[in-house]
Amino acid sequence: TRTARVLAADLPGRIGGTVELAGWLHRRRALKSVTFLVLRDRSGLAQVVAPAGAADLPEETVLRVRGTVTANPQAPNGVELTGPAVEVLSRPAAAPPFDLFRPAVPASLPVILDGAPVTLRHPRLAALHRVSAASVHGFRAALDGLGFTEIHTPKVVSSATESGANVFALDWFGREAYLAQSPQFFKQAMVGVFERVYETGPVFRAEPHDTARHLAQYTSLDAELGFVTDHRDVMAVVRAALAGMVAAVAERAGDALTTLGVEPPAVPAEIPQLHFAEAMRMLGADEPDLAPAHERWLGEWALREHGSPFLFVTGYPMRKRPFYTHPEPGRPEYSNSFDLLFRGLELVTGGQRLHRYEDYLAALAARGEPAGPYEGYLRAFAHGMPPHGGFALGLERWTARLTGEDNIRRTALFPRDVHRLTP
Ligand code: AMO
Repeated sequence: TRTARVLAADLPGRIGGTVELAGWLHRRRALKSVTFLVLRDRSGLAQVVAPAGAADLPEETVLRVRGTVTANPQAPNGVELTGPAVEVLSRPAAAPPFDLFRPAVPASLPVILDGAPVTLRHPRLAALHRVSAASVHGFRAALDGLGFTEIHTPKVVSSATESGANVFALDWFGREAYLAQSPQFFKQAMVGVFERVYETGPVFRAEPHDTARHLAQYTSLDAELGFVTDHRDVMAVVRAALAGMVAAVAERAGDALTTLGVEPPAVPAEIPQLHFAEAMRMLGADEPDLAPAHERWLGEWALREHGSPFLFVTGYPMRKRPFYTHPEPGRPEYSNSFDLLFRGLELVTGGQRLHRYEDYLAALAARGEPAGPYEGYLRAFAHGMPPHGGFALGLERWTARLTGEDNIRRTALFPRDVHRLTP
């Protein structure tokens, strides 16, 4: 008779029972009189007393094991499987590039990334991606709770949205097309249909810079909402999204946090805010944008002065923001836009948008850009759009900042950058 498979984490509740486990041989522990097989499945690890003949299977062998759940205070979780029958489902043809069972990852980033199909099995590396997955769940849950509709928009587009410089061009049935740099146009247009929308998906930036915080493909968590007064209504949604993400990480990825040895941050009820002009004054600088060193300094300032790992910088100069940005009333050289810094790194960009058709035509003309390529985009505005705004959050940066990883390549499963197109 077939026994239903149980998970390693379920064993403590099944002492005395006969169960079937399945997973990978994480490690072999040979003691003087007995060898243990430590089996790894999606829930964690389980210790199995190795029967004769199974004691020299190589790590990463895929096994099905049937045995009796027996209390043993020395075993992980206080239980082990005894008297097991072991069935080999798949025997590895090669060994991993490093031992997956040692708690620390003893390899350099290129070794980890080159071997991603197997190295990501390391519990510590897998934990990073469990945190990502829980975060996306939390983002969705928070926005669903606020009446947003999830959308999926094209990733191949006919015009650039976030300035033309870093866009990938490709041949689309003989026409020039681009990989979407963001769902910007589509999410704005969908405000006209749903009022509130969000999307989680890949976006592409032809980033020539080989930095620890830039990828050529990353996962963007986007939202857009109508009937806002100004960018501050958008910032309130950012705060709610962050709170949802932190809550979901704590609830759904608690084990991963333990593996990584990190605590999720507290999201303050009021995230501190600083106007761009004030930030520049404090920095003693006069630039149109924040440099990474400025962001780090401001991150330390927010932590010191407000006890907050998060800081909104508002009012970025219009000339550094895309053409769809809404100016600040009374100070039109500044904008109703913001960045959110998380531990001194830009995590979110957002703001209020132009919403009147004629304002778009004027904004494009002022930038010396023809309206033609944006015809499809502008159509939504020609038919009546409410004041609206939105934001985008970089998932890899979020996970990296949350877990203390300094290179976002570790928080992308298969990162894509100037040098890396495989695996
Ligand atoms: P922006 O271009 O600032 O804004 O991007 C938003 C957020 O995406 C992340 N990010 C990146 N992450 C990894 N690699 C990259 N190359 C990269 N570039 C950006 C950052 C950044 O804060 N349409 C606007 C958003 C909006 O206004 O709604 C946009 O895309 O975390």
